[in-house]
Amino acid sequence: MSSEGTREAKEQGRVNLTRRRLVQIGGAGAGVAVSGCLGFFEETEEEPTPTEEPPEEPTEEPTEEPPEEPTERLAYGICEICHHQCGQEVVVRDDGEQAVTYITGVDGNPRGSAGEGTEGTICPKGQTQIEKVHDPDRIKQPHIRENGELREVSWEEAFEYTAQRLQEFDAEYGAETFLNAASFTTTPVHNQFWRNLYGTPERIGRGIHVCAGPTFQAGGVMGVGSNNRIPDYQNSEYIIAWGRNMLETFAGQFEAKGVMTAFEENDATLVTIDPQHTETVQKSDKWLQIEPRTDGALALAMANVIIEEDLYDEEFVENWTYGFEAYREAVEDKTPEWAEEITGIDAEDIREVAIGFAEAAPNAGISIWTGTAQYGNAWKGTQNITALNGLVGNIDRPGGLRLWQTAPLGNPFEIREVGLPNNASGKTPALRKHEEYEDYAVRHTETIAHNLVPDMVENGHINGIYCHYDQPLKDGNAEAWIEALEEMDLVISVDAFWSGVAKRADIVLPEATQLEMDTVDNGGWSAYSNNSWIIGSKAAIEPQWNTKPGFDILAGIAEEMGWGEYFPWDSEREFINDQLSIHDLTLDELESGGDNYELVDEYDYEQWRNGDGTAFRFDLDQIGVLVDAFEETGMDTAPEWIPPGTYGDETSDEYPLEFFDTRAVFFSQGGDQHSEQMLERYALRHKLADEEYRGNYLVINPSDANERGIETGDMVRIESATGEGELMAYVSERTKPGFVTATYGFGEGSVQPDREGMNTMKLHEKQMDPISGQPDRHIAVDVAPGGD
Ligand SMILES: Nc1nc2c(c(=O)[nH]1)N[C@H]1C(S)=C(S)[C@@H](COP(=O)(O)OP(=O)(O)OC[C@H]3O[C@@H](n4cnc5c(=O)[nH]c(N)nc54)[C@H](O)[C@@H]3O)O[C@H]1N2
Ligand SMILES: Nc1nc2c(c(=O)[nH]1)N[C@H]1C(S)=C(S)[C@@H](COP(=O)(O)OP(=O)(O)OC[C@H]3O[C@@H](n4cnc5c(=O)[nH]c(N)nc54)[C@H](O)[C@@H]3O)O[C@H]1N2
Ligand code: SF4
Ligand SMILES: [Mo]
Repeated sequence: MSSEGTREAKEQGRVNLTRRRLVQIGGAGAGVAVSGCLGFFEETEEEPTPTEEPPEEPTEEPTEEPPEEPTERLAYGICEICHHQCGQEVVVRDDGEQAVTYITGVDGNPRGSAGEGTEGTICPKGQTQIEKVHDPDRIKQPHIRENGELREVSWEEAFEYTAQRLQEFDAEYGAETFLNAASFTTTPVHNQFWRNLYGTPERIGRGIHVCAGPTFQAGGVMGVGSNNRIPDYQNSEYIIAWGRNMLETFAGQFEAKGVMTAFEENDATLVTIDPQHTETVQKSDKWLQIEPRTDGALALAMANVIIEEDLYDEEFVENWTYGFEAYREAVEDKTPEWAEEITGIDAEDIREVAIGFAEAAPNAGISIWTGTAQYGNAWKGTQNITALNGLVGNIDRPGGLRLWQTAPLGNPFEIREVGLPNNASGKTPALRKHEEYEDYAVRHTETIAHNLVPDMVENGHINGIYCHYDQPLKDGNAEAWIEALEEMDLVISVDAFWSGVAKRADIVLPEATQLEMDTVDNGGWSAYSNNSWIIGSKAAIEPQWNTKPGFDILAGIAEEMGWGEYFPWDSEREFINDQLSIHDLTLDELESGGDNYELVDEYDYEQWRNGDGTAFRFDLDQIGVLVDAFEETGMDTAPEWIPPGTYGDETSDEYPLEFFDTRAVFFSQGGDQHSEQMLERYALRHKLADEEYRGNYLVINPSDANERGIETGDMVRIESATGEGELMAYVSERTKPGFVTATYGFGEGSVQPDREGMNTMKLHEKQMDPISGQPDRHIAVDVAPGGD
């Protein structure tokens, strides 16, 4: 079940990585350049010349009369397409109207380069930032719904109307039944507005709620931090991509570059554990093509080998961990032969990887994120995988996992002595307040669960939503969420595109996009293993059409609500300068000297030495909230094997195939499907560009396809016990027999809700991990020819 011999492809990948390519692909208007930053894709193989070269030197801004000729100037950005803050160098043409004409990376940028002295790039989806700025499909004007129709209004009217509706809502239903939904906040005053001032305790976001609940929760309580998913790549000798595709689905390009650095400098081994063939598999030394949802069994068997062979870090386990005996007992009989039956992976391969990993440790790291988190039995699976790190003692050691630190920013509310109230205090979120949710163990660990929101709306416990840069319709339980939006009394959408939520909203407030506003950010993980860092950018161009930055939107509503005193800043720039003041910096200064980032504090490895002596927990019997949640769901507190189907779907004669969601390098969730360029490249990659269809593809193994008379390019119907949809088939060995996958973020859960492609969560209802409430996106389905 494993495949060797991918090393040659890997060598190829290394060569590709070091070459900067700028590929001009049919730029409309602004001349869109796409840099194939990793060079893994056929379409980027040639070396075309950009038609619009960036200027050698930034041209000075005009000081007096506007010039006859258009001038170009250099500006900076922070890429927020996937929100991972790769630095951007931007060329702006000013000729009466401003246009962003060119975008590239910032050398040495912590997230967009391989570190000091290395080239910064922008990945394919990051390049859509140019298209996004000038995309005529953006929302150009505020709208409010009147007599069922959305009508354009001025900002003044929009602010007044929003404030009036919020006040009426509070009087009628209570602000505690309003849901603040923001997976990504473009404004640092978001929570202050909704929690402190409006007084809603309900906030749903990415992270635990829809991204990888078990990964974050288990990492946090076991001792590797909730950033456990990003190892210290560049110092690593052995990397396991466990249900991860970080060469294509990276959290900042430095992830892929870090793996490449580890290949080049440390001759590192890369092992990928994935049921599906991916770009990361392509570059791996070894691929364990695991049966989905059986990761927990594989991890226990690896621990069994490591303990049997005496390859674990006894000093670390003895002096710095808690609960090892329970772990040892749990893995005692979990031999590789036991796991082979469950995972479909040869026992010998399990031994080889366990030994290779343990021998390379502590310079060995496991990266996990969504692949091992988005299923019903994922919590224990994640705990079992995470336990391997404690066993080999790779925590916060070079090349292992890193306890990444984030640079602090000043709190402008404190700096200006704004006496913010906390109007949410004392209000209990619905999940914990009402008996309707007593059967959901997640209430012990979280205050809301994505899949339960529609029930809460039906029960009258949630009656309105503010949805900011967030697309809940794609995250799970889609049909019920769509109905819930219809049912809510007040839906406010702050979006850049006419998404599925914006189209259904009562109030639509168009936000300016990243290059049109001032921003500051502080990351965690990066290409600098020993430094925290900050990054900033001033608006490269004016807000397009009649859009506004998020800060101005909330400050505008606040003014109308009578909360002006809590917003003493004249502009977001002032607010940001307060944030930066603790570093003796201003936004102007941050954006100078040839880049727009600053390395801040240095920090050491082995930070757990500064703690209370417990660096890591194998057994979680001391974590009260989890003990309660585990008890209700019948789980142990120590690592153990929980089979698939215990909490999620099981395949059956009626629904014999297992579906799961996946990603592509061209799209960030459902956020950049508006980009014709990306849709085209996605189609090209599947060799389906000749078809008119520009939606997502259902990947199905030839054996399953033949049985059903399905060929590549056919439209197919996919059906689960609770929903159905249509999309185009792509028949490929990329997935195992019995499993079908599709890229998510199309259809109603995207920026182009009326175009081709399927919202995969139409197949989904309430399946979730019972502990974190994370939607379980492994669904029993069947597929049949059909559709147009
Ligand atoms: N291009 C791109 N990059 C992104 C994003 C994006 O949308 N697009 N999103 C960003 C965000 S928010 C996140 S959370 C990260 C996610 O980063 P990743 O977790 O690396 O995301 P995926 O590419 O979905 O990779 C998950 C892999 O898990 C596999 N998998 C599915 N089921 C199982 C299973 O049961 N067991 C195992 N072992 N593997 C399984 C899938 O086949 C898939 O290849 O990516 C970030 N980067
Ligand atoms: N089916 C399925 N769903 C998933 C996942 C999965 O694997 N499968 N993965 C989950 C994960 S890992 C994550 S992190 C979440 C992320 O989920 P989200 O952060 O909700 O991601 P997007 O789908 O990109 O939602 C972006 C929304 O913001 C809007 N938008 C785009 N640009 C701008 C802008 O500049 N300003 C404003 N205001 N709005 C903008 C878009 O129109 C869209 O409505 O998704 C989760 N959902
Ligand atoms: S990885 Fe790509 S999309 Fe994400 S922030 Fe970096 S350049 Fe932007
Ligand atoms: Mo995510």
